[in-house]
Amino acid sequence: MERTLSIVKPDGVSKNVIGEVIRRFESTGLKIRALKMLRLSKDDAKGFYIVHKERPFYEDLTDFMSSGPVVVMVIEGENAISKVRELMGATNPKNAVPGTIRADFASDVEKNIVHGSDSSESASTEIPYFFSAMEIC
Ligand code: FUP
Repeated sequence: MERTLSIVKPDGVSKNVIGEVIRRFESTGLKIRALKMLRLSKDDAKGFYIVHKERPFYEDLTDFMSSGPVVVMVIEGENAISKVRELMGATNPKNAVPGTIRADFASDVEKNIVHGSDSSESASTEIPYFFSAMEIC
């Protein structure tokens, strides 16, 4: 069993695809173990994406991530990290396989609907960024 953190980003919330993203995760047998909606401050977004702090897109990305509410969730299952990444599709929707969440709904590389931890190391810092142990069922 593996756990991963996923986020429906502000564009996903405003495009009304929260349910669709969760449906796709659940349809593969993955379990939602924690879920909440919140609005990140600019500093919250900067902290979450701290690994990208030297990248040219850091300012824009953290402005975008703090521009509206997000839905954060902990997903659990066998190979949850790679399963979620597969359902998400490539970072740039132009390169995403048809039928993936990003191919179907994302408008560009920044506004790409959904986040999923990229490794177990990332998951182990991203999950406690949003959830206490008591909030994970
Ligand atoms: P991913 O793991 O697919 O979310 O992709 P990355 O960790 O490489 O990037 C994290 C986020 O940075 C992406 F979701 C969107 C943003 N980003 C850009 O805005 N521009 C880029 O060129 C690359 C990433």
